[in-house]
Amino acid sequence: MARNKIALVGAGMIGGTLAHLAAMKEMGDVVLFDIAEGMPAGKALDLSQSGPVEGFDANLKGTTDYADIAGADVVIVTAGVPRKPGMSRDDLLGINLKVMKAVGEGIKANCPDAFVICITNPLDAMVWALREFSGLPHNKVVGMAGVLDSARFRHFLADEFGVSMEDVTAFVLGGHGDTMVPILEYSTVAGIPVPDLIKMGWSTQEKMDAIVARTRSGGGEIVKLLGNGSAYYAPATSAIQMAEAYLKDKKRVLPCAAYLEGQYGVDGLYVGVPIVIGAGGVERIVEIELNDEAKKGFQVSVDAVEELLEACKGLDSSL
Ligand code: TXD
Repeated sequence: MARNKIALVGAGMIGGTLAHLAAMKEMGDVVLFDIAEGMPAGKALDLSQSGPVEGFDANLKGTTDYADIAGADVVIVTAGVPRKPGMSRDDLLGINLKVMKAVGEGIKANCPDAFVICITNPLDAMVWALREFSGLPHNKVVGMAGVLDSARFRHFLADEFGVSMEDVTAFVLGGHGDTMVPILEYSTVAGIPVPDLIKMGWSTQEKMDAIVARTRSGGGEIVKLLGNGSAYYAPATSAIQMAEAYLKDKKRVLPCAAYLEGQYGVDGLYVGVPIVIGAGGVERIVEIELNDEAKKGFQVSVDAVEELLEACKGLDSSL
């Protein structure tokens, strides 16, 4: 059986890390596409030369030609401009919308059967635009944000509780970052919900509130520390988890930006919700009953996404 093919559109910090992880995990052959001449080929060559040491078999190729992504099973899109200190995600809108147009057309022409994961910010708007420009079915185009946001949340919770990160699950809904809606009732340590852990004296509501606030601004905290660019290790690993769920038909339940058609009372938008990812792409949207507070938070996310889409439509008349 031929190897899977994974195309990475954008070979920057996240793209390079994605290539490294995909090769190390032997997920398939990897194509790194970028508009920057030489750079993707250089990264592909460097990564290939780590193969004999690591013992992986994967062909890695760098390219500036969309024809090379032909037949890809998975496409992960990071193309665009990352956030700089002081720049909001929404400032990126105009620049990255144009990038999504080029990438969407490249995917449409070369690998219309792929499962596409968008990472480019502002995420919830860019995944919608990429779907529009590519014309792929909605169940084959998703956005990565929730896995990262919940990983950040899980890391902070594990630290607070002094337990393994493996035993902490977190449940987040809504948009990426600032408008994410963590649901503490469904966030657990080995199945014990966080509110019960508070009752058991493991922590306090105040500490949980502080962790939620830190998670919301988790991306910004890293942008400030790095001074140049944004997070890339955890974002890459999060997207790889989604790609593996598709390629291995794992039916993982993961929070992702998915296209809603009536679920959660939302129609025609990409918003972060738990979904089942398997060989069929988005196989199911998990719709849970929300309490009033979560409903309110979720609505703030939905409003923010709607506002961004309106701005996108104003910038590109084909949308
Ligand atoms: O949770 C999330 N979704 C995110 C999103 C978490 C962290 C970062 N997030 C966003 O991912 C970030 O705001 C950016 O929009 C993307 C990619 O971040 P990365 O750190 O990898 O950015 P880089 O290193 O600048 O890489 C972007 C590459 C760069 O090499 C450009 O030359 C290339 O994109 N680029 C393009 N490639 C192909 N086609 C076009 N048109 C293009 N324009 C730029």
